Parts: sequence; structure tokens; C-alpha cells
Amino acid sequence: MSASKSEPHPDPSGRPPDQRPKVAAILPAYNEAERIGGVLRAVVASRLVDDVIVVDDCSTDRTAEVAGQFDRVRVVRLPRNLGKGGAMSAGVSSTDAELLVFVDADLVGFQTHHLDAIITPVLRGECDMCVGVFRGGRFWSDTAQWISPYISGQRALWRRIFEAVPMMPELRMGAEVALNTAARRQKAVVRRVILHGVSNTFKEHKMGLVKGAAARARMYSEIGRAMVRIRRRYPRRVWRRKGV
Ligand SMILES: Nc1nc2c(ncn2[C@@H]2O[C@H](COP(=O)(O)OP(=O)(O)O)[C@@H](O)[C@H]2O)c(=O)[nH]1
Ligand SMILES: [Mg+2]
Repeated sequence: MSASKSEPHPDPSGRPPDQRPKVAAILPAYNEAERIGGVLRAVVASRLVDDVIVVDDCSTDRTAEVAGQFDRVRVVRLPRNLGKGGAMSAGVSSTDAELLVFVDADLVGFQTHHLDAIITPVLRGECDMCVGVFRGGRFWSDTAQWISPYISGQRALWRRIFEAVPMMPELRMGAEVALNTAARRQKAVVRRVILHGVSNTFKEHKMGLVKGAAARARMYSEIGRAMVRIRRRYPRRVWRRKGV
């Protein structure tokens, strides 16, 4: 599964790598051995990405082994499960990249041009955070993103927005809502791009109906808790005083 076999895509930012900020793609992955290969093939073929990091925190399948077969991929293995927010933080700590792009490891139909479409508006200075929204992949993926378009794991953002959420390692599946709040509080310009033909794999499909439904319920409670925590920790006036 070497990336070198596929031709790299042209750089849509139009800038040579030494004249643009360093970009790291970070994929939090827990038990995604069956799905991560397809996503990584798309990521490693991007000319916009300098560093590809997979964070695996105690998967019980071969996620780390599959990821490790890609030439350009660095696998960060954590000794205990920290949840998605913890994995994202560990990925960020392992790189000095200024521009971060997060991608879920269970995407279906994700291609290099989708990744580039998320990164390019930030690189070009058109926005500070760009969120990728599914469309035309699967009905329920589309519906979920139609209801809550900003709760997406696919996003590019400046490192400073990520670092403005100090409790990120504890937020588990609440990571994205916290980033949305941090971006709003920083008055960051946020844009959405549509990822045509992309969808994700449902928890119920990955884990079975009962465990999947329990994981979904847990996810909604983690999102709710994260919203409360970040708003409590950073009420609007405190952020104003901090000047961010
Ligand atoms: N490293 C790590 N990744 C996780 C964890 N929980 C979820 N993820 C990853 O985060 C991404 C999104 O998670 P998923 O369960 O698919 O959430 P959904 O897409 O919102 O249903 C996938 O790549 C998961 O493998 C975790 O505890 N640790
Ligand atoms: Mg998913």
C-alpha cells in the first residue's frame, strides 16, 4: 500500500511547499482497520499535506498496522483510549504544523480533491476554518449533516483556533462543537465546502445495532457536555477580555 505508486495531485494552492505554511493531516482512528486504507490513499496523494498522522489509542484491530503500511504516514499509538478529542490533541502535539486538517478514518468516497477543497480556502486566506459537509453519499449521512452541518470531523483550521480549547483532551466526541465555539469566540471566518459523494460509516454498521446505538447515545451526551463546558469556561465576556 505504498503511496508512491499513485501520482500526486497538483497543488491547488498554487504555492510551492516552501512558501506556504506547513500542513498536517490528522486522522483519529479507533478500530478502523477495514476503512482507514481508502481514506489514507486519498490523503497521502495530496500535495498540500506535509505531515500525515494517524492517532490510534488502543484499537483492538489492525488499525495501526494498516496505517503503518503507507510510506508517508506516521502512526502515533497511545497507551490508553483517550477518545476522539484526546486523539486529536495527541496528533496536534506531535507536529509543529501551523495549519491542521482533521479527517475521520471511516469515510466512504473520500478523495484527494475533497481534502484539497477543505484546505485550500484556509491556505488562500479566504477563511480561518473550513468545514467539509457530506452531500450525495448516503441518505442518513446527508440528513445528519443537514441537521447539524458544523458537527463534521472534516475540517481545516489554524493551529491557534485548536489551541484555544485547553480542555480538548477531555472532550471526546465533543471536540468539534468546542472548535466551533472557539472559532466563534475568536471571530474567525468559518466557511463550509460541500464534499460531493462522501459519507461516513455508521456506528451501528461498525459495532452492531446495540453497541452502535449505545455509542451514538454516548456521543450525543459527550457533545452536550462539551457545549456546556466550553461555554462555562469561556463565557463571551472572558474571551473579549482576553482579546482573542
Ligand atoms: N483515536 C481515536 N479515534 C476515535 C475515537 N472515537 C472515535 N474516533 C475516530 O473519530 C472518527 C469519527 O468517529 P465516529 O465514531 O465514526 O463518529 P461519527 O462519524 O460522528 O459517527 C473516526 O475516525 C473514529 O475512528 C477514540 O476513542 N480514539
Ligand atoms: Mg463516522
